[in-house]
Amino acid sequence: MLRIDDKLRPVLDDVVRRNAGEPEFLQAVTEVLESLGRVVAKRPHYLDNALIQRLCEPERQIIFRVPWVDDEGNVQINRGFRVQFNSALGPYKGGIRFHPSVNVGIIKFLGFEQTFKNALTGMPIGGGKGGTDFNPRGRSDGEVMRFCQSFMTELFRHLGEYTDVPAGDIGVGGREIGYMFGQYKRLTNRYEAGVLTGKALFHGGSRARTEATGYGATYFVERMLATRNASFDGKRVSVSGSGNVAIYTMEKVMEFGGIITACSDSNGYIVDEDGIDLDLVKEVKEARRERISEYVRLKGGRSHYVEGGSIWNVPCDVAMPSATQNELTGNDAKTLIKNGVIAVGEGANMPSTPDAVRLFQEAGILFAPGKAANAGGVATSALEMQQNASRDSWSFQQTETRLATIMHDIHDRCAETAEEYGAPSDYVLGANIAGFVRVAEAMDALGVI
Ligand code: NDP
Ligand code: 2IT
Repeated sequence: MLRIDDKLRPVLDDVVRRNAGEPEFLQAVTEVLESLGRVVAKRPHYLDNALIQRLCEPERQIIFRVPWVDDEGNVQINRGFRVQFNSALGPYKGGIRFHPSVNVGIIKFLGFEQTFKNALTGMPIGGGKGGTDFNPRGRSDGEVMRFCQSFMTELFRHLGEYTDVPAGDIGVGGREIGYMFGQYKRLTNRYEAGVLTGKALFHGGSRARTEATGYGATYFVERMLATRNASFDGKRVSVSGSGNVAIYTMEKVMEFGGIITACSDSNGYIVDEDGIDLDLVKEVKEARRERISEYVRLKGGRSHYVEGGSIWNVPCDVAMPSATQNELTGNDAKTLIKNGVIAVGEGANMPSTPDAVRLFQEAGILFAPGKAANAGGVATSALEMQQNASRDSWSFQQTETRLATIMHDIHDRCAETAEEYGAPSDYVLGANIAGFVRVAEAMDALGVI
């Protein structure tokens, strides 16, 4: 792990002072600023005009009340957030998270990461993120719909295909995007398909968007493995979570010949010595919206469920953390290393703690940070925006081919940047610097705004 450069220390101190009580945001900013020492040494003009300070301050933060009526007729109140972080490269772009843990610091960390991730894709999208502390778990379809409608009743005035384009994240998938798009359309009287991505095909959604994040992460890791003449073929792979990113990571890993031995949800993890049956996972999680433990009840055989505990105790060759931030700790990293892991690919946003990242890198394990490895989701969202702008609809094959090319390009850009800055195979440094340089150049050319 790098230490912070003396010239950047005051910037970080200022961010720490002004964002107290937001540990995830400070964690994300610290990691990026640690990477930037080598950039400002080479190109000191990035220190001018408080450019880095501006990059650490969201352009706009919106916090709003979301009242709605539950099935019993009680009025419920939640809090909604949209952090419009940076629009130097295009309209704000990033998902919306529904989870009880959501607060402004978490949305700021996600918006900050998104800004660099979106820059890495090479596409014309700025960075933003939104969310709410609404907990969809156990809520009826009608409750979720009324919540989404109330959420959009405030948020719509801040959105637009040229302004801010949300998508899904934890707790938000096709169903929620449909309800939000419906309410946006009703409030504005405009069929503005490009205002949200992750839509159903008949509303202008893109083929392969559902699969994109997981497929993209797998393409990235496959290319990273190839730098050491390895591949997924025959490898044991653990994927944490069992939501959108996890499911389509498992699907593509299996296509590449990997064997998925374990996946999880927030209650526990399952192990199947015969390899996870993905159709059954989809049935349990996507169709029935049940807990992952149901898998073992239905499957039996050589599968078992472990309540609580860490999925990273299961020996694997490749680990793909795809649930949430800070889910893989230093202790988990030690266990994985002891058990012979060769690569880690982050499907989630910042799932490894700084300790864990340091241990992986010191052990020489290939490590793909989320802002590079999971960029396939937002990249395909940008492809959805392209299709909406041209009122076109591409085939699955065409879209997936574009996705694969984008992921290979992101991989290569990170690897080449790491090499250029004297840290070969350091994908954290490569991603942070490559993302930063693109945003910084775009900001610089706009003047001090
Ligand atoms: P989903 O809601 O579809 O799935 C989330 C999964 O992670 C569930 O299995 C959930 O378990 C588990 N999980 C969520 N929160 C926690 C927690 N606090 N502790 C343990 N497990 C948890 O979300 P996605 O798959 O869309 O998102 C997963 C990660 O990927 C997030 O970090 C997200 O920001 C990131 N991401 C998503 C993209 C997308 O396109 N959807 C794009 C890029 C990154 P349970 O059901 O028990 O809550
Ligand atoms: O974290 C992410 O990149 C996402 N949740 C997807 C964002 C998007 O706009 O598709």
